[in-house]
Amino acid sequence: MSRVTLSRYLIEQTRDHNTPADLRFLVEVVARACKAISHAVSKGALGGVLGNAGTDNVQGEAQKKLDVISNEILLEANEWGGHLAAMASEEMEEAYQIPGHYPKGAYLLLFDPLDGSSNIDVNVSVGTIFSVLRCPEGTTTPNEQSFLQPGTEQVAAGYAIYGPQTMLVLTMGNGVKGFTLDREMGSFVLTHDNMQVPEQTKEFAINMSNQRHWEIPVARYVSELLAGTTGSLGKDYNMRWIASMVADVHRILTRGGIFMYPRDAREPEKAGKLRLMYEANPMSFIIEQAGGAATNGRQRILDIQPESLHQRVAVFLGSKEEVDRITGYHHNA
Ligand code: AHM
Ligand code: MG
Repeated sequence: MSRVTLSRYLIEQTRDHNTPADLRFLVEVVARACKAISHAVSKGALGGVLGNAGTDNVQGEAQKKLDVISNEILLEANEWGGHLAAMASEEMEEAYQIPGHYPKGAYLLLFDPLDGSSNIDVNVSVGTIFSVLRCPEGTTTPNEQSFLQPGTEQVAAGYAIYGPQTMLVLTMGNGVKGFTLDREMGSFVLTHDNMQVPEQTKEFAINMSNQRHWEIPVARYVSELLAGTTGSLGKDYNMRWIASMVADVHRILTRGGIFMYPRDAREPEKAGKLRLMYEANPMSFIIEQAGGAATNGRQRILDIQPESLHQRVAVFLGSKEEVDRITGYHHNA
């Protein structure tokens, strides 16, 4: 069979699922930006792109040079095409308005330009996560409120992973497709047609160094995982923690597992570390579309009504059986 590029896949989506042409264009533009980010990331020390930028973002975290570069690549690629009403980024305090001399479109784009950026300087996989919402009807100048839609309203979501291969993983609400970047041709080629999370797993991912700060249901669940065949779960588990959500989620999509970033007692006013709008919602959409589950321990992540752009949330996602178990422990606590 001939190769299916991202462009061909998107055109066929328009034909078979009535995907609007401007949404198709939007995904192509994001993919093009991800190629540029992949190129910048791969240069590393040769491109002078490693290290800190010397600035803090809205979360008070030190920005890496590549956080700033990736953010700019995404803004510049997406601002002129007429497909967006506004953008929001993990790296920017406020929503980004489309400059007045460009046309505006029907969609809102949200992104974490370089997720896992603590890994850049040690040459471990990082990625870009994005989420697409419709701009509320009649809104000409979108504000924070325009973005505060539950994850169920997403019309597309995806991530690019910059690892040994660069891949784009995408959902537009009918399954999850994986495309691998062909560097010679410069195009993303469909290589993973129907990504599915196995229902059961023997792998978990959590930052164990935070153990003493966890809530009781999480401590109980992880102690059962660690007990393996000697405990109530009756099987041995293996552990992986990459500290790049994109890479951890990609592993789960490939061979199953459960990913956890619970809320903890270090910063009790925060509901977790990860961000609902830029990380949890798009990843939950992808995981659910691949047959997995995603909750904050108490409810489905996609049903959460957001209250602010940079809101944080606890995340449990991956193989359904394990996500159901830890969610049940929260309900019974
Ligand atoms: P970032 O968006 O600033 O890179 O932070 C998010 C990252 C996730 O990719 C990863 O799962 C988590 O933070 C790792 O956190 P920790 O360093 O606590 O293990
Ligand atoms: Mg991130």
